[in-house]
Amino acid sequence: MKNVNNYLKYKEIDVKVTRFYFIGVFMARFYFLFVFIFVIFLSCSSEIEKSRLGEEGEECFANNVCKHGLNLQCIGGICVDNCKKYCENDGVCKVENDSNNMFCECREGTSGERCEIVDYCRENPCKNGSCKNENNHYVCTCEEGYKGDNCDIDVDECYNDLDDCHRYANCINTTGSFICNCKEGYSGDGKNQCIFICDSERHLVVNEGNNACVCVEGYHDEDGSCIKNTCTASTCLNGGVCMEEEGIISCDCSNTGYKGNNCEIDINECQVNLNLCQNNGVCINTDGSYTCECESKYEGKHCEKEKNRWYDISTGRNHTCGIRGSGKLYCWGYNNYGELGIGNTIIKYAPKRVGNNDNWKKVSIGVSVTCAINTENKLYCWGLNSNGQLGQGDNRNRKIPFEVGHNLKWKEVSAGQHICAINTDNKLYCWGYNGYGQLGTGDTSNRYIPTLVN
Ligand SMILES: [Ca+2]
Ligand SMILES: [Ca+2]
Repeated sequence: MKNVNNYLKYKEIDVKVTRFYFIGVFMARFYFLFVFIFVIFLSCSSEIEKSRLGEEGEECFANNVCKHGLNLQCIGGICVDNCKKYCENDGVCKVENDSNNMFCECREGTSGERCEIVDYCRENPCKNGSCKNENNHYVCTCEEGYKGDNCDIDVDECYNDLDDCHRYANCINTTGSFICNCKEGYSGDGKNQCIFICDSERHLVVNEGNNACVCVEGYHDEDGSCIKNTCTASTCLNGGVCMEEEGIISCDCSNTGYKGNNCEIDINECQVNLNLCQNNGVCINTDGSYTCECESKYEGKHCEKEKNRWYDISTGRNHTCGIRGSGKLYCWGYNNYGELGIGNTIIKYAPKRVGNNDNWKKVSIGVSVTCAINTENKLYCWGLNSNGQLGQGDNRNRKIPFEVGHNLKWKEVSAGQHICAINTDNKLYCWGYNGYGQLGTGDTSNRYIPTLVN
């Protein structure tokens, strides 16, 4: 039994071995088939790959095997998207359907075929100026009053002495500019003009850019106050007459021989009037006057009178007086009361000179009385004075000329038993005998001094 069992055991083992054998033979027999089928499979699958267009990033084996041709290019065995690198500055690359050409859709602020042009000025980086694009950046040109790369910094014109404010103005800086304000006490636009503000008593004087307030016309400054001008003794020189009107002072220099605001300039009469001296007299200017040097035959201020010729004459009852030459007075005839004026009572049968003066210009004979006016318009009388006709305030006779009415100036005189004369203001005076009212005073009382006749 034991053998049978063994036999069966061996038999069973044998079957198992046989079974593996056949499997092994089968496997060996078809091994090459499997390898062959696998190779064919691999071969077929490669052919499939080669026939498909590559997507971006996929392998490729030759040109033109990537998708979409132009924008996908096979570079180093990989399909690369040319479009991605075609546009600059984040431009979006597109491909035209028909031609497969690439084009760029540029984002705002860029332009050009490949969006390569950037407008750096697009967002107005220059705050106060104009912007200009240059290579890869922008340049600002600033408006006046600003500086900095972006023209955003104010120029302090005052601090940097760039202002054109007037010298009497204060500069105040402002954003983008500056202001000029005239200083206190000045008025104006601050640039061209800042002038003193004067009070009502004063007005402005502008002198070489230096402004000052001075008193208005007719007034002068006295310790800071404006005082009305008045005439003083020294205002008009050389006898000029001072006149004042509303504080405006002027000098009347008439008959002084001087001119100028204060009569301070001598007039050269010889130049003013070339024919001043007559009869070949030579004119010589003097300070305040002039003289004429006359030829021997002539005399008088202007050599106008020939010596020994007569220029005035008057007769009374018993005596005669006349003026000859330039102004010499001569009398002759009866002389009982001193009416010839020669200091005695001796009768003269020929002309006798009265005193040494040669400035007589008019003579008038009355009853034993003589009166004459000289070139200074002074009146003199002499001779009988019984009724006050000499105008001296008494009735004492005089044998030489005595001045009448010292404070008056005279232009005409007429002598009788009484005397009447007209002064340079054309007022009439009379004095002496008045028994018939001949003095015109409305009564018959004698007068011993010149009496105004209305
Ligand atoms: Ca400024
Ligand atoms: Ca003169």
